[in-house]
Amino acid sequence: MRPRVAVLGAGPSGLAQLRAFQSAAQKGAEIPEIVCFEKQDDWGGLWNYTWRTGLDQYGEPVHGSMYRYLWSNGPKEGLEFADYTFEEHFGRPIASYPPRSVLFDYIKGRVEKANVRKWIRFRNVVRHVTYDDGSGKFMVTVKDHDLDEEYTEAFDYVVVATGHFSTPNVPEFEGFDSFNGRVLHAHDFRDALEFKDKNILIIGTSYSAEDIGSQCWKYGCKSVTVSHRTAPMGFDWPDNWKEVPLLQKVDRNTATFKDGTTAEVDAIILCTGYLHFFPFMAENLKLKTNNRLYPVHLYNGVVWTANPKLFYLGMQDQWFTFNMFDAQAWYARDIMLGRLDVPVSKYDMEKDIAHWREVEDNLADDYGAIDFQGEYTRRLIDLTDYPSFDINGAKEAFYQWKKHKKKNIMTFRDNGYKSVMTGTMAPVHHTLWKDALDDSLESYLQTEAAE
Ligand code: FAD
Ligand code: NA7
Repeated sequence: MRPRVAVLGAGPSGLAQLRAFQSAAQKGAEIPEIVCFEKQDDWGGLWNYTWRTGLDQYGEPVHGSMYRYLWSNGPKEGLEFADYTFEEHFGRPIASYPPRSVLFDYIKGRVEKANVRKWIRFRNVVRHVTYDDGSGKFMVTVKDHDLDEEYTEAFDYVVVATGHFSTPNVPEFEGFDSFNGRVLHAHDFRDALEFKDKNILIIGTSYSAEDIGSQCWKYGCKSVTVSHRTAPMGFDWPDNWKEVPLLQKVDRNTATFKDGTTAEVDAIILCTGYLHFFPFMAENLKLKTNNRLYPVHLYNGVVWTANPKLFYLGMQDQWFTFNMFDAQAWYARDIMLGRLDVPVSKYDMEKDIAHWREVEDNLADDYGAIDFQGEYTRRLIDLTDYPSFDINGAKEAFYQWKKHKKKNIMTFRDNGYKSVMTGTMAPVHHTLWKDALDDSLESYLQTEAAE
């Protein structure tokens, strides 16, 4: 009997797993039967934009956290696939910070070429995964919304690739229940134009805070106040921005902060991060972690130490994304194909994890974190036939990006970087990011600004 592999989710991580197997098959390997379960109508994960918030048409929680006008928040040169370059996909070099639709197109291009869509069951939501010691198989229970039926199938391996930026972490602050305006989490943010001419309060200081604030600024909000729990972001913000200590309470439209200062606000956007949330995994298979570079119980960041036939992809906090997911997927594939071993002893795997977590805990700054994740990606790539690439060059693109952000947070996306895959320097985009209100693929791919 051919072994069976269940891949949960057809976002960039799950698609990396499909491509990894297809690539082995292309080179003549016998591969297992692959079944990928995807709850949405299409592939691409978060990059598959939806206007929906809350529950979808089937009553399932909406996965999407992306919003209109989202442009890549890091240079594309840091995430490029080593086996499918931007130049191959678009037929020419493109600028370094593509909008969501452009990256979605790129993600799709590789898997269309690989012809792996046939392995995916869309509108199939994974409900429950258990492991049966007797048969040595995973039992995967799935709801098929086309048939409106639930079914269970047995698998030899399970790859969890359901992402971790989808279930919002939603703290409450005093007075929210009587606030005279909208309170929402970043997960439900869709269109910055909703906040045109409004005074917005943002809680949090990471990517969502920075980018949603920037979107609202770009599309004409009146002011942005960003409240921090630990430290301000410290960028040189436009004049109508300010950074304040943590919110203490709101009273109608008045927000009071820890230092006693106040601000009048019309809307509050909680950019307070996400939960790693796997309600469908049995307790003994469930990853429980905060958002960090080296989560617990995953050997080499991928293999579930208590049952090495279970893998989690993309569960790290992310500097590197698509090519790191590839490195993980190729590594998981080679374990499933019997090409690579993991230590027999769980103790040895946990010891290795503890070592890397300690290294992570002692990283000095973001530059150290980029280096850490780059080297992690390199270690995995060195174990498989994933095309090796210049990781130092990718790290360098991230370092430059950090410097460009520090220099001017509203112009960093106007810079270009060199592809570590092709060596080509990205062209400058035809319009400055702050003036480019049309984020469509067509507009981005034009070589000159529209009249
Ligand atoms: P996801 O993209 O989340 O895909 C997971 C898939 O699993 C989804 O298709 C989902 O429908 C499916 N799924 C979930 N639960 C189930 C279930 N029970 N049954 C079946 N299917 C299920 N990264 C960058 O590199 N650059 C950026 O600019 C960038 N911007 C971002 C902006 C936002 C707002 C967010 C939230 C993230 C951003 N990211 C960015 C990071 C993002 O996490 C990765 O780019 C990437 O999408 C992660 O891929 P993934 O496959 O691991 O997860
Ligand atoms: P992150 O990067 O996990 O950041 C979460 C932020 O939320 C961070 O600044 C936290 O502050 C803050 N936070 C969390 N809980 C609270 C409470 N209770 N009060 C105040 N502040 C809080 O999530 P993002 O959404 O920004 O980014 C996730 C991904 O989306 C990322 O990969 C991007 O590409 C897009 P802290 O510093 O811990 O005090």
